[in-house]
Parts: sequence; C-alpha cells; structure tokens
Amino acid sequence: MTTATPSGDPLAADASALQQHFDDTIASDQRIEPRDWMPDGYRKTLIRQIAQHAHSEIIGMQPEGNWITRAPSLRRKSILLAKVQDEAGHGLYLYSAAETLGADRADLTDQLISGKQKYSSIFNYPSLTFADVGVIGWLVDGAAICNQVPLCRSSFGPYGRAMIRVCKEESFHQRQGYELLMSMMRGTQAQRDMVQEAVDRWWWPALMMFGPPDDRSPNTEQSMQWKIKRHTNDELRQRFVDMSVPQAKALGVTFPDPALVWNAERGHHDFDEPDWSEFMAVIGGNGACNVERVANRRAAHEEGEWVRAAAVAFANRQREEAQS
Ligand code: FAQ
Repeated sequence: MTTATPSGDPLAADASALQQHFDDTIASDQRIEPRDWMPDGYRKTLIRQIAQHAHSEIIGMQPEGNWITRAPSLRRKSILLAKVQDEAGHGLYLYSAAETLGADRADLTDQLISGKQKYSSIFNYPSLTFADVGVIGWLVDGAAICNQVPLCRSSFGPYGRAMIRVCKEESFHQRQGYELLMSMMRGTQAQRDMVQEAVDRWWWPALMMFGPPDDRSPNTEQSMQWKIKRHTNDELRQRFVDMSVPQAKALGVTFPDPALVWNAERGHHDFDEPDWSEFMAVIGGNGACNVERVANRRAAHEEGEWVRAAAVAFANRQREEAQS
C-alpha cells in the first residue's frame, strides 16, 4: 500500500519502500529474484557480468575444441568432447539467467560478435600442444572454480543457482585436466617437457582471469556491497595461487615466477604481478587470438541462421496444430 512521504509524493514513498526492501533483502543474505524490484545499476551490473560470463563459456570452447579431432586416443577424445559440450551448456544456462533480467539473448550475441561486450581474457591465447588441454583443465578450470564457488552465494537467485551446477561440472573438468597431466608426467621426458612448457605459457594468463588488481577494479566495491561478488579480485587470485602450489609440486612442475615463495608471516604465498599491460591489450581486443575467436563465433552464428529459422517455423507449426 502506498503511504505518502512528508512531501506528500506517493510515488517517492513507493520508490523508497522498494529500495528499503531491496536493501533489507541484501543485508539479510536473502536472494533477489527476477520478479523483485531492483535498482537499475544492480540489473545493469548483473547483465554485464552474466553476459560476459556466458560469452566466456561459449568462446571458451574454441581453444580445446581445436584438439578434439587430434586427441591421442578414443578415451581422451570422448572426455574432451564431453567437456567442451559442458561449456556450451554453461553458456546456455547463463544466457537464460541474463534473460530473467530482461536481456535479449540475440542482442547479447550481437554485442559479442560486434566486439561490444567482453569475454574472459584467457581464451585469447592459443592452445599449441595436447598438454594445453590438461593445463586448461587444471589451471583455467581451477581458476574458474575458485572464482565461481563464491558466486553460488551471489545475491541474484538465478545466477547463484546456475553456478551450483556449473561448479560441479567445472570440478570434473579440473580433475580430468590434472589426471591427463599426471599421465603425461609419468610418460617420456618429451611429454614432461611439453607439460612444463604449457604451464609456463598459461600461468600468468590464468592469474589475469581474476581481473585487474583491486585498486584498479572499478566494479568490485559496488558489486561487493550488492553481494554479487563475495570476494575481491586480489583475494581470489591469492586463494588460487595458494591452492595451486601444492598441486604443482605433486605433479612435478614449477611456475614461471621466481618471486613465488611461502610467506609464513602472512600465511600465504608471495608472488609477482602479472603483466597488466598485456592484460589491458588482451581485453582491448589485441591478444593473440581475439580476431580469430570472434570471427569463428560470428561464422557459427551466421551458418546457424537456418537452424534458428527452422526451430521457429517448427514451434509455430506446433502452436497452430495445437490451436486447430
Ligand atoms: N577478462 O571492475 P572489474 C571459464 C573486465 S569462465 C576480460 O574487476 P568485475 C569456464 C571487467 O569485465 C571465465 N575482461 O570487473 C571455462 C570490467 O569490464 P567492463 C569467465 C575482464 O566484473 C573454463 C573491467 O575489466 N568467468 O573460465 C577480466 O567486477 C575452461 C574491470 O574489471 C567469469 O566471467 C578478464 N579476465 O570483475 C570455459 C566469472 N577481468 O565491462 C571453457 C564471472 C576483468 O566494466 C574452458 N565474472 N575484466 O568494461 C566475475 O567474477 C567478474 O566479472 C570478474 C571481473 C572477476 C571477471
């Protein structure tokens, strides 16, 4: 029911009650659902983050997809096929979550293929050897899990719920990568060298996945207040480094960072800064594979036009038949 404010404006009273309800929901760790009122900035931030996340899953199929036809055994091929297919599923989940906020999926795709919306920097690096498949599973999915487990508690219901399933599947991906690397490390010297070389190339880009340092992250503070993000970029990067070091030791590889040492006082590993100028270049569209990744996505979209048209025609016919 509308109660007028002291100024007597019933609309202003409604707006402040809605804002109060939103603030209370966030403060008490309850979920905001699509039917609830939310501030425009909250909606905009979520659409941006969820769309970028969805685009990352879809573009993220390319580096590993590159190896499906060249996997060294039927077992590795079927595992890789299943993993890449999972990433497509994650993208579709996430586009659906964005749609609950009023975004249009076709519009989001247009923004991706026209270069207006971002996707994760990590997928703009080439996958040069089969060891990259293992390292992507271990480090890239490992970083994705580290970043996404807290997102299961994100304040927006559809996003948090989607993340639960996504994280379960990413955990499987991470283990398959680690198991593949473990097999290679038990193989020949050439295989071990191939793993180390892949680790050297992917380590720094994996650290960049967490985003810019906190003092250069324009969105973190507000996203933390809204409980969209639960930790800052630097906190999650540190968590990832700390969990990766013992895994690297068990595997028998090293990370290409002489500054990476245990700091007993902090109870964490110290490590060097990634090259942030490289990160800025990659997210600005100038990484090794940006042009190729977006061109492939655009071609797939255009070649799929007849499938979308057929699906719409089929749905229309079914509707007409149901009505007749
Ligand atoms: N790459 O203020 P912040 C995966 C942008 S899924 C590109 O810190 P925010 C699964 C950022 O968007 C990987 N752009 O931003 C898989 C913002 O841009 P804008 C994707 C980046 O949002 C595995 C600007 O810089 N995961 O790997 C990056 O608070 C294997 C300023 O940054 C997600 O999307 C970056 N790395 O924090 C698939 C998780 N970092 O629009 C296949 C959800 C930052 O203001 C194979 N997203 N930017 O110009 C998030 O958690 C957050 O959006 C962050 C960035 C942490 C990525």
